[in-house]
Amino acid sequence: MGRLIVVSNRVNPPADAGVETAGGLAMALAAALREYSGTWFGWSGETVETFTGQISMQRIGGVTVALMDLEEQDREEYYDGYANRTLWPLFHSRTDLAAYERSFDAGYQRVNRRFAETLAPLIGPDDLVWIHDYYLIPLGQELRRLGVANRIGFFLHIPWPGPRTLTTLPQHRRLVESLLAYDLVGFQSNDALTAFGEYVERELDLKVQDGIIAFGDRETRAGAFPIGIEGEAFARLTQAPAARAAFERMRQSQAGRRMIIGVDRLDYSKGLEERFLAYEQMLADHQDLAEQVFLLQIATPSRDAVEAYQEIRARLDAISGRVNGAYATVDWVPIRYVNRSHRRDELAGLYRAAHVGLVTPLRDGMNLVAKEYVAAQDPEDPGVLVLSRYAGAAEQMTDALIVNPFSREEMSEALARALAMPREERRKRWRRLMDGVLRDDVAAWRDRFVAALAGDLATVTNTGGDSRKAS
Ligand code: GDG
Repeated sequence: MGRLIVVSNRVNPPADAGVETAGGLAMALAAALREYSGTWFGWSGETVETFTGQISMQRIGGVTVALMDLEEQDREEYYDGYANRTLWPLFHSRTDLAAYERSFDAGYQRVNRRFAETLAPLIGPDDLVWIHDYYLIPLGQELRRLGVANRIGFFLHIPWPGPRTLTTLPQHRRLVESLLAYDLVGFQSNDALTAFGEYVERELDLKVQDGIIAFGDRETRAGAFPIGIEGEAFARLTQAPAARAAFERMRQSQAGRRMIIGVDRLDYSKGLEERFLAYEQMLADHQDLAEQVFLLQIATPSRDAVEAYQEIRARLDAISGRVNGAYATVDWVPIRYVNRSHRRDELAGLYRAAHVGLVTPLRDGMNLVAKEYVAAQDPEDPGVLVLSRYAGAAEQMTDALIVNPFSREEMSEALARALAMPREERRKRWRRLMDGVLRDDVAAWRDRFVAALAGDLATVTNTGGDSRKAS
């Protein structure tokens, strides 16, 4: 096998000393690239007056990184536009927020062509090419147009919407057909895989047989490859000095109260508004819990340029202010709402200090926070995970308290149940969750995908989203 070439919109390999800040995905892809001596290609995040297609090569943390700049118009139409204002809301079933503008579509096609033209000369005859996420769906097809005959795989990190939702996109057919230029298309969950199959059969009138779709002179395999975290390393991180300090500081400020934690990018898909309202409901339903609990919600701002994000921010400010105004006492604030980002090791300590991990997205490809929360727990006295049924993680993490994030009552009940759960039951549930997190970790995900892309058929047919069947 040749090298592995990973392509994503942004490229962020951890620097050697950056263990505590880099995300699990970046670490895993960087590790994969070191193993296969490959290259990670993407946008630098910078814009220039006129696109040149020049590549700047660097070595960061043992990984070869190839970056290109885009134009300001590319950023507006491709990144802020089609990716984040069209595909992100649409794939999270928010057609009410999706903007369908031809200029966005044209920008998306143009930038994918730019990616292809810049990348193609870097690809050697035996290299495997692994393309990531909704920014780059047509890239495989663009590479084929330039004569690239290598094995090319695509992995979608976000959900795949139902066929009726997807057909609201004016260019839906072209978008899905472009996926059939890949040798392998991977999804996070069986739910996403099934929805993709439904579209292909219903709208393209093609058959999906044993995960294989024949289209023109090509065959594309589709499978579920649920992503994981570095479970062991994350558990170890809770013992790092900054993690211990965060844990101690939190325990002291808790004053014996139990803590519910939420950690999310500030995004309307994460169900933050519904979460705050469910917590408010719980305070109303369980007056005995007043002053006994608090919710720490860390919501890291992202994509501030997009209007929908400013709106959600304003609504969350309003709800948290109202709940705190109604319930707070001189020494108790029911919602601690923090818009600042934290170091990864600090996060590990905060997860460990929390009695409940509240992960309730309305739609989520996987959700790594659920797995990080589990990995950070004290085995002797673990907290309880409350998890939305609409997170991809719910297919694997069946020992969590699974909730419907659209139902305030159901979430309020689950919270009360989690807070009252006896230690014995908490330990049993946690053990099974942790076994899954350790077994189906990010290295297992990477190896399964790369093996399948390289043509190892056994790993493709075994698509189990239910990790216990997949091992
Ligand atoms: C997409 C898909 C899929 C958050 N705040 C801070 C911080 N984080 C880290 C978390 C976690 C990551 O960000 C968030 O990952 P999620 O999986 O929860 O969500 P998305 O960002 O939407 O990711 C998702 C994922 O891709 C991978 O395929 O699971 O479904 O939407 O790791 O810990 N990290 C630090 N400081 C923060 O303040 N250091």
